[in-house]
Amino acid sequence: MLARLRNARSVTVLTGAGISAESGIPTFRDALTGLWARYRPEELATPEAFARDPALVWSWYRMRREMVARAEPNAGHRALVALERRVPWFTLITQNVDGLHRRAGSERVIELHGSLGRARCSREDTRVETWDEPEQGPPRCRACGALLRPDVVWFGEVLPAEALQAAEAAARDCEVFLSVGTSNLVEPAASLPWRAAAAGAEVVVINPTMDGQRAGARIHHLVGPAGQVLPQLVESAWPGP
Ligand code: BJW
Repeated sequence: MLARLRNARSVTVLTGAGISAESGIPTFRDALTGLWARYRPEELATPEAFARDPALVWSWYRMRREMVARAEPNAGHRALVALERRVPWFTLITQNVDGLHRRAGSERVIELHGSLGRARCSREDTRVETWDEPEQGPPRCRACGALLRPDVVWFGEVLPAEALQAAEAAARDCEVFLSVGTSNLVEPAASLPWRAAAAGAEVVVINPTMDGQRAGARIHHLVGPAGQVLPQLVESAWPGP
């Protein structure tokens, strides 16, 4: 598998919340703590939740935005920057909305579920990069006065078509596919590794626990935290300075 990675002309990586765990950002399905302990993330990341209580949902995202602003990319993010420099055709698909891959220096990044750093008008869908934060509730669109919402993909919403098509093509066309730090519960991202395997790629699953992860021919498991496993993998495939 190391030789296959070293000689690969195309590598695709899918990351989930686990890669940012070592930056101090709780994974999506980690229990929420403190003021948020009585909510489940699955109940806050929906259009219905925003319609019911926009101030509650906005304040959850505001708390997460502030947490991400204080966080730094970790060794796992940096190992993927190193990998991108070594592979001729490299695509990084992330389900994360924290922006840490780009902050680490990754260039070819597909953000499947949007970004915490942007908002969009809940009426007209226009993207907004900056806004003034009101004391209570979401800010309003400067053009039409409707509420702004986070520019992320909630349950039941369709993913950005261009990003999804690019991700599916990168899964289909790669020689090696790394699936890092994801529970593989949420579609359509969860199917990408198995599409890659079906198309002939070697799939490497990196996670401290293999609970719920698939097994099969061409599927390899590296059990451990991404911040340790990824640097070791890159170092083993390309030893030396
Ligand atoms: C470490 C680690 C360390 C810890 N190192 N690892 C087909 C079948 C059934 C249902 C559906 C289907 N197709 C679509 C659906 C419905 C739904 C869905 O998938 N539901 C499932 C729950 C069953 N999908 C959708 O609604 C999607 N839309 C869609 O498909 O539209 C068309 C359609 C709609 C309805 C029906 C049919 C078709 C949209 C999905 C949007 C997901 N959005 C969220 C929120 C984003 C904004 C936000 O962050 O607030 O995205 S949900 C949440 O889950 C978030 C994440 O990106 C995503 C994935 O989670 P992830 O990253 O895997 O995190 P965790 O916490 O689950 O796992 C962390 C992992 O890290 C664990 O494995 C740990 O072990 C590991 N870990 N430390 C490495 N140090």
